[in-house]
Amino acid sequence: MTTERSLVIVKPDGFHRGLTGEVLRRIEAKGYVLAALKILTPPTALLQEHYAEHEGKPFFEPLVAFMSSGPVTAVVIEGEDCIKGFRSLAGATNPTEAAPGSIRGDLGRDWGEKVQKNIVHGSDSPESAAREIGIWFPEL
Ligand code: RTP
Ligand code: MG
Repeated sequence: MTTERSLVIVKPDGFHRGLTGEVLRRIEAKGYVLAALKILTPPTALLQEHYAEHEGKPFFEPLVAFMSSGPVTAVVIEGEDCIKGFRSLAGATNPTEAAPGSIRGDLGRDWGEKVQKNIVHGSDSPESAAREIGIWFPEL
């Protein structure tokens, strides 16, 4: 077991629907610690860097546009194996397929839009977490 940090984002759909508190509640109830938190409307350049791995995919442009459409809450969480653990709390990328009990399974759905609006982002590996925390929290 390793104490890890992960970058979680409550995306514009989650923020707009007033689900920020519910997401933070689930993170804390699981036993992870909130190490840093900020609310911002992310600039396009920050999102292009954050989503660099998806550049060239059909959903890249709509994704960056959606993510910069309003405020998000960026959070650094901390705990044993919290990278995998939060991905499990979040559920499958497609909210229609996400298991009930997960954030996306309980609170998300398909809205018939180009981008999957799925409430949260969570880093997918220790390397991604370090990279993403550096982008969103350069002061840490
Ligand atoms: P995330 O990065 O946000 O934690 O989500 P993820 O790993 O489960 O999904 P990923 O494959 O990294 O995709 C990043 C985000 O892009 C949007 N997406 N839309 N229209 C589509 O088919 C599609 N595919 C991906 C989602 O918002 C996804 O979370
Ligand atoms: Mg991802």
